[in-house]
Amino acid sequence: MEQLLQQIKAYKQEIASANGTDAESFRIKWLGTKGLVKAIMGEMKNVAPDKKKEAGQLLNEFKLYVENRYAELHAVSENNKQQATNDQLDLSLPADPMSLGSRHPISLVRNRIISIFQRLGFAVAEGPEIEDDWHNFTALNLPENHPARDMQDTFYISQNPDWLLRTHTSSVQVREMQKGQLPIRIICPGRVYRNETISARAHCFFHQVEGLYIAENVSFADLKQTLYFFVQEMFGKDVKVRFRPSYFPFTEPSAEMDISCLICGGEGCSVCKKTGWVEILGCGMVHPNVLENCGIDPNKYTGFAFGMGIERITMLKYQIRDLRLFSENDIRFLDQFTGAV
Ligand code: 2NM
Repeated sequence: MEQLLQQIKAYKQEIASANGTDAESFRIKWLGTKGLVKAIMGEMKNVAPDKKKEAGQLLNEFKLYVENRYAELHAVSENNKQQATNDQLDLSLPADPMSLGSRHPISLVRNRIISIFQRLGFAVAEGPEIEDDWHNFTALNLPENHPARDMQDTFYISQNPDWLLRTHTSSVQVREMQKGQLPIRIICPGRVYRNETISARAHCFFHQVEGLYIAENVSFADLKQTLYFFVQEMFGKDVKVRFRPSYFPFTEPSAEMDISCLICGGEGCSVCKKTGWVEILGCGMVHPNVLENCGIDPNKYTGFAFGMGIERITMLKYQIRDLRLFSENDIRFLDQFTGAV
């Protein structure tokens, strides 16, 4: 027992002064299968029976001491390893460059159209993309058997034959007219859906801006001047416009507006199909039936409306030849609009 006490005391001294020892060699020397802790534990057999309990406690306490010391050395050595890795990092290296995103060209052009009309006092109105038949067709003077209602053009919601994806943003204007707060001077930008085969010229969804102005004594002259101002702000002072008579169920009279071709300046090219003119929008005086359907007295109020496709305006402005580029999210295409306005 006396010898055991002496030995443990000597070991503890040795261990206490073992600073800087490699943790693994410490473990092998003291705690390994042929280590000193195991060896001294073996001395139990030489202890007198009445001292065995005391010796056992002593040895267990010693083993715990060695284990704690090992944990300490291990922690120090792990910390040193981490420090060595950190020393290899060059914190003065420049970071990877972070590229700036850009607005989508459709958003750029939509924002421009909005800001031009806002300067003329038009407010922005928005509405649901899932519409009912009445707001999308009936209110707009489209008779029950009009071809535009055909399954081939319109996406219907399978759960309810009365629901569909709006085919134009006129349905938003119907909702505004129903509110009955006159005069109305709004533009409605938004996504619309038509069941078309996808090609360079057609897609199953695209974007529109429609405009509506209803007050007393609104005339076709007001419509022409408003659109003329828009075109000059959008495409520049040199662009020429012309109106051609047309037909829409929701306007009477109706017209389509062309601008002189921006690509060839009117000489004739593939974009204007050698005519020198390109169509950019449809317009007209709101049909009295539409006003009446929406609760507005057509004897007191008149109004004009127009609608244009944002894709078409964007293609002309940036000379883009394939509509599909707008929805493919190809970074090589989108990157070209960084910093554009
Ligand atoms: C167009 C062309 C002509 C139009 C009509 C209306 C409404 F709601 F007032 F009846 N909104 N938009 C309209 C008129 C749209 O797009 C080519």
